[in-house]
Amino acid sequence: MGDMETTFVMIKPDGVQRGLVSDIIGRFENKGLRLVGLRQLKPSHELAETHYAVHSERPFYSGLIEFITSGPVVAMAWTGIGAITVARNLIGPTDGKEAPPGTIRGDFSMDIGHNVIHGSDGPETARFELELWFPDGLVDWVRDTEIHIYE
Ligand code: D4T
Repeated sequence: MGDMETTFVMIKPDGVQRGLVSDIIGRFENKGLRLVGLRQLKPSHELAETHYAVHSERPFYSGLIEFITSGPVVAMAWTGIGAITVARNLIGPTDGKEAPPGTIRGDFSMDIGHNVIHGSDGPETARFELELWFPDGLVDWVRDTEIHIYE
């Protein structure tokens, strides 16, 4: 069995505008992950720029900041064994055109820029992003069903 992890996941403005919030949350819940943080907000430029600081030199950066601040996003924290990889696998590859059916991007996205959802790509990033988006901390609880989800 792997380690219990918590990852940061965000439904981007296109996913919220397109009414995909309930479907996306349902996929994470059905998989067996535990929701430990949930916020809807319209990100400030400062928040978006800090979140995507790693891309600040990339040509798509300013468009990315404009897009992510264009409307509300849904920020989430999900816990489970291997949650970071589990979430990345549910989300699928960056470019929706290439993402396999069954993944969120494979089912809902046709594009790199408008790709519906973000998930942390590793433990360091997850820690950084969770602190950034959930400065007041997360909810400490255990799903009763976890005795049926894990061996
Ligand atoms: P995120 O970080 O949103 O989960 O996406 P990925 O982890 O799958 O992809 P990424 O870090 O390479 O890109 C971050 C973010 O930038 C947008 N993007 C990316 C873009 O608009 N144009 C591009 O050419 C690339 C590579 C999409 C996701």
